[in-house]
Amino acid sequence: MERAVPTMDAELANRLLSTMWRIRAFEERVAQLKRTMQVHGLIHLSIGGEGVAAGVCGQLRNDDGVYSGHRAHGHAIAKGAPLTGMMAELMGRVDGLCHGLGGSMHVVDREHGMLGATGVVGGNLPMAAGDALAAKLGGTDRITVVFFGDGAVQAGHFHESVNLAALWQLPLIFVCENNGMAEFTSRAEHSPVDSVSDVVAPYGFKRATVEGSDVGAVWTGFGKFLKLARRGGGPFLLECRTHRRAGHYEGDAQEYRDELAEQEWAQRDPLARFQEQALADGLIDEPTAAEIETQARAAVEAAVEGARKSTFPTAELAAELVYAK
Ligand SMILES: Cc1ncc(C[n+]2csc(CCOP(=O)(O)OP(=O)(O)O)c2C)c(N)n1
Repeated sequence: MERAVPTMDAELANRLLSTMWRIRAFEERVAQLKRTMQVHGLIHLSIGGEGVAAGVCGQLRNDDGVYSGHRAHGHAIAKGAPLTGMMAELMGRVDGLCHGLGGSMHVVDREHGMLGATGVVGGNLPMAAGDALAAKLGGTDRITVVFFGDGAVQAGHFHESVNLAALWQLPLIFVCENNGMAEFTSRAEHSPVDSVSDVVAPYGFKRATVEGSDVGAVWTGFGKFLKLARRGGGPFLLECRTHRRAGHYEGDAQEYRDELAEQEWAQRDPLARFQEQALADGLIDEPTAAEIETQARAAVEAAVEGARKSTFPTAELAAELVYAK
């Protein structure tokens, strides 16, 4: 596992902490709203994985493309998607980012380069390869990032996408959030290869494994690949070892949990870990840290209020937007 020494300063620490708090506050509120049936559809939270979203998306430009999967909230928020548009989308309102017709697993925000999310595990991989091919053929220096879990690696389209990306040297960074679980099945039960970065070894491109609950390690590991990708390199694969602290979906009884492992992971929570480190390093002080959390929760509350003011989409709008003319 690569040990990273991030070049962290007060401004960056503040920014990363703010992003992680926005994601955490958003998802905790979504969980509450789901319990009272105010958000609709299946909800997959990324609590415990915020370090990956913040460390990766915080370095991207608006014109860089991000593709996500079923656990997409953090990636969208870190890429700049507005909280009210996100919340309205999950609440099924017409002012949502996709007019309330997509929901949690299909958030798109083209303005900020959040180009797609999908409930089809691994279905984002060929789309991301296509986007990277378009960037390359267009002669631009924009790059594409695709987030996926370790479960997606067993899908055929993962291998097809990796193969073409390597063959055509696409400006594509594969970011695997390896939380060791695919739904309720541990990685050891569905693959003989522990590390996802080893799966792509035969293709010969650069790959690395970092501690995903250490936002600094993610920042540094991803930053190295991003620099090379901007200069025309690629593809790359960054495996982030992480943990989902919530159930697979909201409502999951989580009977597969190991209490001791949970306690260990609680201590490695990316937000608490980074906040404590930033305080210890003097990059941030207690009142600032508290203010960052307060502001994030207030922004989420404003998003809920904003979403509530919006109406539900009409059947006519759904028909108009679903069918191509
Ligand atoms: C093509 C396809 N097969 C199966 C499923 C059912 N399914 C939903 S999530 C999931 C596990 C995904 O695991 P992973 O990719 O590791 O992501 P994580 O949930 O751990 O974030 C499965 C099998 C699906 N949505 N799509």
